[in-house]
Amino acid sequence: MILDILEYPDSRLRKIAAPVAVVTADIRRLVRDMAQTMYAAPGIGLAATQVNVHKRIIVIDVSPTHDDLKVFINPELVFAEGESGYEEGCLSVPGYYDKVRRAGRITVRAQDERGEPFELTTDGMLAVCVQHEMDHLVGKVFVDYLSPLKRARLAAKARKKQRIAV
Ligand code: GNR
Ligand code: NI
Repeated sequence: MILDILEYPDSRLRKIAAPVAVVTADIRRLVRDMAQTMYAAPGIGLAATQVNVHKRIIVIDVSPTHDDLKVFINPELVFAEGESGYEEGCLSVPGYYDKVRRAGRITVRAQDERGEPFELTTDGMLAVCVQHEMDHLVGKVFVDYLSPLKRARLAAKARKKQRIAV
């Protein structure tokens, strides 16, 4: 099932996600729906926050062939070093792209869709995407890193778009 994606500046994007206590069949169904929603969008990642579910769940697939789904339940950054700057976009901020500075190399600890713990050390686009998605889980959107001027312009544009939509 394809889920609706919240769009900035929706205040529900600011909610803090709660940890998943047990990876149940319901959670696995949600993970499947999130993956389907991400691929359909299309996007390379999706956080549960973006579909208005405030649980610590992320799906990512940065492969060009869209056949390498990575599921992170209760992700925690255990290590970060270096710097990277990628042009980022967000399914919750359609049509806007800008460069964001983040750690270049990270180690993330999480559980997979079976509840099995794992650790992943990575860099490049995947490291950027993990950080972008983990931000969503604490109510942060990549545009929060922009200069106040850029953010003000974007907020004005988003409000205008919302006015037209209703
Ligand atoms: O599809 C997405 N592309 C992207 C590009 C650069 C950096 C991060 C991302 S994540 C984004 C999907 C999304 O909004 N995830 O929250
Ligand atoms: Ni995003």
